[in-house]
Amino acid sequence: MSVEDVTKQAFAPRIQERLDALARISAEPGAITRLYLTPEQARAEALVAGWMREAGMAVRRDAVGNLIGRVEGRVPGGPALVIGSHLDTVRDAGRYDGPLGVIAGIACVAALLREGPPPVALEVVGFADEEGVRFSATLTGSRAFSGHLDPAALRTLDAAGTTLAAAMRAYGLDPGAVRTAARTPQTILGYVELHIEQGPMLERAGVPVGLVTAISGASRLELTLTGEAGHAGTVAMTERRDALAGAAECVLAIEARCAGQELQAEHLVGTVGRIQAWPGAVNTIPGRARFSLDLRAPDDGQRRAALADIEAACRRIAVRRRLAFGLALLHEAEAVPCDPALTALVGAAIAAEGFPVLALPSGAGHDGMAVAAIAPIAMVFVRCRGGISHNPAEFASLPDIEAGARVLLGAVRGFLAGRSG
Ligand code: HGY
Ligand code: MN
Ligand code: MN
Repeated sequence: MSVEDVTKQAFAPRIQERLDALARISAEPGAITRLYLTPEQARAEALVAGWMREAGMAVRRDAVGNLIGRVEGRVPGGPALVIGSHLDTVRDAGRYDGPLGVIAGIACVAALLREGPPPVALEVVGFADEEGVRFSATLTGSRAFSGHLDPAALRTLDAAGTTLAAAMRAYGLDPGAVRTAARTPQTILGYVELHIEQGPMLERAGVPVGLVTAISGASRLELTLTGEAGHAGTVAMTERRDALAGAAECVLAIEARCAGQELQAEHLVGTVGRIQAWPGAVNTIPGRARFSLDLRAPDDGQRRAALADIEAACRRIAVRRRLAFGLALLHEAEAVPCDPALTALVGAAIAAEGFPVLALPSGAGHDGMAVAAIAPIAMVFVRCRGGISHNPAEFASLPDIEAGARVLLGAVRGFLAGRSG
């Protein structure tokens, strides 16, 4: 049955309506910004919790702020199949990245409950802080959920100098109780996440949905260059120790290392998303500069080799410019393969909807990377226009949302069919 026909869209209109409602919860008027442990997270939690209850789930918030809806299976308290994604956003975000997977998961559970009680427990999880925008740690919620949140993350600072632990306390959470959020392989049967692709492959192939084979590994770092502040009008160009000029040369060296054509086939990508210079006066030579590095590849060896080359190149630039160089690793996540059996259910569900099965890796990180530590994972991708994401122009059409929701439901049904004996 074609999902182009609006009258046959069982899920998409309601999902879009809820995406729009959630998008209106933001720290910035006219933009979508919902960061970890902010009043916006609390308002989003309350709205989504209401939808989870309406679908027939019991709702709780865990020790790090993940929102968890649950319906029991035949064995009360038994292990659950988890459907999830995240409710936090980047700054000035699109409305689909994260919330689409949570809202579609709620629609999927509601549809299943209309058919009767599931053989095993089902959970929908709205993870907190997948993006890691406010604090340099990322996947905070899903790492705590899988029992792998590094306690050092509690000491990371936001731009105002507030530690993650202090922000948790201010939000009503106890940082000392983080370990109570941890689940075990005995409590989770599997994890499925629906997410927009955030890349152009599905659109180029002309298909609305895709099957994810693996999630790229990622390194997040902070690099610092220290020279000497000076008078913009009196220090000769040859005598400067200009930290910002040095940082700029490093940024171009990073781009050159990652942009080699032969590497594109390896999906190696390097991004400097934030750069700061001090003292920041127009008429002062910057004495200090700091910038971020986000480095990714489906192959961990590729990523590590690129990181070593980038560090060596930046050190050479610093020596030549008589600058001190510092590098801090803030986050590292290994590449994660999706589980073949669970992924086969996604493939069968795509085929059952009459679509070609396109398998592709994810360059973007997802909560599934953390959950994979304790459970088999699978992901369903939904086409997004131009592959645009982390941008208010992010868009997925109603027919594609419908296709994604049906594939998610089909995959979950396939999983439950194997458990109904
Ligand atoms: O950065 C990422 O890949 C994800 O959107 N957090
Ligand atoms: Mn994102
Ligand atoms: Mn996301």
